[in-house]
Amino acid sequence: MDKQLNIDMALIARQFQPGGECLDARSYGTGHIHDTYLVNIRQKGRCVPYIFQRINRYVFPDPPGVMENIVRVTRHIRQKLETQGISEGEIDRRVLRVIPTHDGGSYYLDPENNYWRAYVFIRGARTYDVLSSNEQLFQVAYMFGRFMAMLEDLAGPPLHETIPDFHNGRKRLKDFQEALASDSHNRAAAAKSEIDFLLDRASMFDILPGLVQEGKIPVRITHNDTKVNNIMLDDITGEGVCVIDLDTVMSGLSLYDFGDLGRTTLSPMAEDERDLSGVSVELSRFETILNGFLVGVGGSLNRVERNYLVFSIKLMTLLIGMRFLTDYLQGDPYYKVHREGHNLDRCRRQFRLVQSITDCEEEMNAIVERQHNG
Ligand code: ADP
Ligand code: GN1
Ligand code: MG
Repeated sequence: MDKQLNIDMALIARQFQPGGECLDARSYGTGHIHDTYLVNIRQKGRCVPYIFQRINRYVFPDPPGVMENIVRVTRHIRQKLETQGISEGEIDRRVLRVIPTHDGGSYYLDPENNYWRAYVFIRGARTYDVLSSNEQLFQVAYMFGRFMAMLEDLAGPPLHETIPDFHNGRKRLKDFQEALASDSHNRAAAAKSEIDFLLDRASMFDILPGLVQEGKIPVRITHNDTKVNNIMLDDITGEGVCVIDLDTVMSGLSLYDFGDLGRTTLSPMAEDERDLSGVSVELSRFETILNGFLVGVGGSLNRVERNYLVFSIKLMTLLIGMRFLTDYLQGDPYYKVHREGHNLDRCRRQFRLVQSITDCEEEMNAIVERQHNG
């Protein structure tokens, strides 16, 4: 038993192939959802690192469905990389490799009903919560764009909807209104201006569903969680290596992916920054992610999708801000929090960016126009 982690990681590691002595384990990364561990295992006299994750069951009601999607998606991408003649070792850096259990399954259900999975640890690369250079911004945007393009020809039945209504703004608004009405933790008073800000803009959630209904924008297979720290960048070259966090890959809109990417890249300030004075759109950042995403998708966006790229960032920033606010009102059951008021801080930071996007929307749209004509 690892005393610090209070988890018998050796027992869990033993369930996965090929097995070996568990040398050490520690919490890893800054994701908001799962419990992620870096686990070193001795295999044939060598120390081999793996990522183990305990899947968050509050967030994902159907972990086997999640894993079935991930196995299909990673197999599809792996096949594409194989046809490009990339070596097996390098392919294991460029697409997640799910480690099977001894009976060939993709997860282990422990005696306490926790679902566990293991991945090859991607070496020589890392994720960043905030990006500092235009080159990094380009790489991240390119990787998410290319990821969507690679899944265009995924054969077979639709992927499982791992979180129903994940980006359904109208449903999320209803959840928010219910949380507000019950105010079970007496927190609404502290968030009055954020609540008003959101309610003033609630009609934004009707726009994309309307376009889908009119057949103007297509439903695609998308990542749906395109924040910057879900891309690994090479430590030496800085190149995009791997798209990770594939739990929400399912039907979606290109605009969800571009929008959430914009949310986490347009300002260099942390997602939970409390000093809001520096939170504003940097147009050069916008130009770079636009360019990277369009190169990555390789021309597959239609005219209406392109027309709503700027709007999509404002929308997704409002939507994620609303989700943080809902979680705050509900007493933080969903996102991991590390301080009091953390979800409210995150919400405020998102809403400040919404305001900043509104202030420079015309300039941003002019950049899209130039990009298209140039
Ligand atoms: P969450 O859904 O909680 O965000 P992620 O799947 O994004 O969980 O993982 C959390 C972090 O763990 C990532 O941001 C990344 O830094 C690290 N990570 C995840 N998978 C791997 C991997 N296969 N190799 C190396 N690091 C990884
Ligand atoms: C969560 O899993 P992670 O930390 O990459 C969340 C996203 C939010 C994001 C906000 C499954 O992403 O939807 O945009 O936090 N993932 C899930 O930082 O809810
Ligand atoms: Mg993540």
